[in-house]
Amino acid sequence: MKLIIGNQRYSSWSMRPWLIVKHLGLPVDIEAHNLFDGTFADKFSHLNVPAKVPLLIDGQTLVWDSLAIVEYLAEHFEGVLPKDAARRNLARCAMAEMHSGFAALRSECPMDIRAIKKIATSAGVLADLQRINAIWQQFELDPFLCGEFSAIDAYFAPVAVRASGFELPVCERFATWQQRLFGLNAFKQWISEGLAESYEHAPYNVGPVIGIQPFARA
Ligand SMILES: N[C@@H](CCC(=O)N[C@@H](CS)C(=O)NCC(=O)O)C(=O)O
Repeated sequence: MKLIIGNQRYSSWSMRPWLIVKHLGLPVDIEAHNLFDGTFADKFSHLNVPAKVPLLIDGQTLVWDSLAIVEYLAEHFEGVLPKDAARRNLARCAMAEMHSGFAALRSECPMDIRAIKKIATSAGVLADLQRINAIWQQFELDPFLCGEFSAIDAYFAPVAVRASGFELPVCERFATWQQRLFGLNAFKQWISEGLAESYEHAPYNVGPVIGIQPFARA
């Protein structure tokens, strides 16, 4: 299997399946592309898939879209989704909600693993955070959302990066989970690989930089 991803500094949708693959040590090769150099769309146009990452290729099987990739990996490998049915349901619901919602948070607070930026948080972003804080009350945090680190944690990892990158108001449970995530080897690997990228994407540089992300400090 091969997982196609984008720039690790910015690509939040790529980060999700990548973290699962790396944390579980799955036999999946990674192929990274710069999404913003003008050549990306052409590279995959012959495959009849959206010109977006992540994309999983397993022989003749193409799996586009991060949520479909999670389900595909879960069909092939243990540990991707929680074993317990109730927890699995909760994980699936929250992932689906993330996938189709939180538009204000996703568009107004682009993920950047390097910088902390100052923006005026809109009512939409605050409403999204309120909902995330409410979701967090449903999980047990033992130590991750559904026990061991699984797809649900990976799915919200970019929110953890955004929350620290824009100093957003999060509840104590979210902050506890966030610190555990920041200590995970797979997370640290994503960050160090992303920090090694030199490409700057100006449209994502919203707000003045007021600091360095805690996990990006030397
Ligand atoms: N719903 C898709 C979203 C994928 C997506 O928007 N990926 C972004 C990168 S984070 C992308 O490929 N952008 C390139 C483009 O839109 O040209 C998923 O869950 O995989």
